[in-house]
Amino acid sequence: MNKKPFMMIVSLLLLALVLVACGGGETQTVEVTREVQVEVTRIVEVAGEGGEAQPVAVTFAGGDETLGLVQERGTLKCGGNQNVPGFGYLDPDSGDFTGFDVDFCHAIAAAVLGDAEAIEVTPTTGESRFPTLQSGEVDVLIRNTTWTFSRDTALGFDFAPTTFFDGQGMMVRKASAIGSLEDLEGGTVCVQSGTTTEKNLAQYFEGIGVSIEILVYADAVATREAYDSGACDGFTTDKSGLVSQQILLADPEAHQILVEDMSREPLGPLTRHGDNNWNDIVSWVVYCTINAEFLGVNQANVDDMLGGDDPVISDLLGETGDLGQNLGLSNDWCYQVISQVGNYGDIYDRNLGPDTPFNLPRGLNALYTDGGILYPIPYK
Ligand SMILES: N[C@@H](CCC(=O)N[C@@H](CS)C(=O)NCC(=O)O)C(=O)O
Repeated sequence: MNKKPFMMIVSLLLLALVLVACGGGETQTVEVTREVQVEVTRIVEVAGEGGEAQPVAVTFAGGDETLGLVQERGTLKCGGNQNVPGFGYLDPDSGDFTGFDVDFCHAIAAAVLGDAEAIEVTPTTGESRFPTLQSGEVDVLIRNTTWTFSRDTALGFDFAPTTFFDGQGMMVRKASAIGSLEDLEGGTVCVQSGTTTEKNLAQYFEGIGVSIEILVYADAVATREAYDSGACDGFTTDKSGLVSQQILLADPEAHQILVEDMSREPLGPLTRHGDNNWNDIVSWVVYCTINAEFLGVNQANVDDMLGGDDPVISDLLGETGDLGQNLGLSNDWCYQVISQVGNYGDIYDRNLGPDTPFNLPRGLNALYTDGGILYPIPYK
């Protein structure tokens, strides 16, 4: 066989890799239709195109591989966030991680280990989160991660139910003349690498025929600081992320989030593909919190609910039936979740509700009976 063509292909591949990897600060121009041009300046070196982790083959032999590892270790390892107050935040004073996503990590630990405090959180960026889960460094990733087709398939993950239905938004200065996305014509937008929001941005503005310059940063801090220092007219990420980052700006009141949604961002936990039982556990922890809210069982009243007449609640709390064994857990696993961490509404209110700096309306994240789209899958 003539080896020359093969050698040529290898050289071309190497060249392509070098071009992608040497992203430090140069400007790539992306040609788009209707004579709109979107300039993308990569401020930092990123792992690959769009910052996504590369597809890997993940092979786990046993269906209960992760559950066994977690139980043996006695600690649940969650990939998380440290820079997103309300969702995943490392408190510099206490050294504790807090937030909506962190509470779901506590909830899984309560279900699996009977101890909500038995967690270890590894903070990740948009780019590091997928390799961190792929490599087995963490058992589950719970960090405002959007459920997408390619993450579910090519990257080798399985998503659990969405815990927060969101959309991509745009923050701008109130003092600017920008009142809608179209007003950004000729302006500059800051975005974080390795995110859906980075990918959506050029596509969205191409779609509406508006020219913008995009500045890409490695993490939430760098993106926020760039916007705050005036490097960009707009700052884009999930609306939940914008609400969170707004309180960290020098003058939060000087900024507003435009009403338009640029995308759908269903955020939730994910596990490695191939460990079905582990994904079932993570999924049913989420459903446990939604079922509990639907049935009126919360952290404050769960002990009073024990010994009650409602057979559905008795099953949920593990007083009757033997459903827990189907997950390889104790029968009262959902009781542990509710009593130690709370139902969905408890978790939402504690981190994002009226008594927090965010006061985020439930919106889509209300129960379907309250106008949202949270639906309690039957625990039967
Ligand atoms: N939901 C989007 C965006 C998630 C994301 O990474 N958001 C940023 C901006 S709020 C973040 O969490 N950054 C935290 C960090 O870099 O420390 C995705 O899954 O790609």
